[in-house]
Amino acid sequence: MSELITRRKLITTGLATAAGLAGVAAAATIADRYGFIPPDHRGIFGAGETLTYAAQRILMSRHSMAREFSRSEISKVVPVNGKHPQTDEYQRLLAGGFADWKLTIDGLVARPASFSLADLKRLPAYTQITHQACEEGWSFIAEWKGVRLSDVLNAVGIAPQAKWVFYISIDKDWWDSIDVPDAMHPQTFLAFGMNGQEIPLDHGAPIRLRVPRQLGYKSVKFVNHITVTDTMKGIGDGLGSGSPSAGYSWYAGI
Ligand SMILES: Nc1nc2c(c(=O)[nH]1)N[C@H]1C(S)=C(S)[C@@H](COP(=O)(O)O)O[C@H]1N2
Ligand SMILES: [Mo]
Repeated sequence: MSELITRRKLITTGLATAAGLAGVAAAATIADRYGFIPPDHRGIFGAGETLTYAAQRILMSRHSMAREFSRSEISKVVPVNGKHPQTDEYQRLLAGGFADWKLTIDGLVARPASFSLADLKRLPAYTQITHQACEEGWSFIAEWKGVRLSDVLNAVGIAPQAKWVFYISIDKDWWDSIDVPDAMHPQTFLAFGMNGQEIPLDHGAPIRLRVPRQLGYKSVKFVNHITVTDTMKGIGDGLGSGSPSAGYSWYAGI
């Protein structure tokens, strides 16, 4: 992993150097004016993060789509990252077929709510065949079935001042956030199906978030809590995700 961080640092530092100091200053001014500063920007490494996030937000339409693939391109081998939750609560829900499982949505919403799996499955379901890339260098293509995060957020009514959507795994081991435009993007999914089956245990049963326009670590598995905020302060170390402290940027757009 340290090799990877070094490489990432080299790339971002190189980007900042290539843009020239004037370029970085200009990007920072534009980013600041339009509020495109990612939460984990700091120092020269931060200049690269700001450039990436701001450039994506300025150059790409907010609704640019991740590529979708055909069924014949679905990967035969699908790696797994991490373990499924080991908590008693999760084991109990799993044993009960997730009948008692709930997804809680709170924070800056008009109607905080808890959705059972059955509630979620009553919303319009979509499928997408998309690529998921891990920052460690492996990737796969799978068909995901689920509901759009935007449909769920519209059901609870997000407040006008909302900026960030946090999502947290049931054992609180993995958590992350995206901005409201990414949360409302039509390909941002709460997935309950994978390759024609219920989502397998290792891939995030019963619900995982899928953000196909960002690297795999943003697609948190076993999500049971979503909270909408206008700040990142007071959540973990305030950087929007557990990833920045491990050397991975909050914004992982691809
Ligand atoms: N809860 C949880 N979500 C997680 C992880 C994890 O360990 N726990 N790993 C992340 C990483 S680094 C990647 S690349 C993808 C891997 O997804 P997969 O295990 O379905 O292949 O899940 C992400 N979401
Ligand atoms: Mo990953």
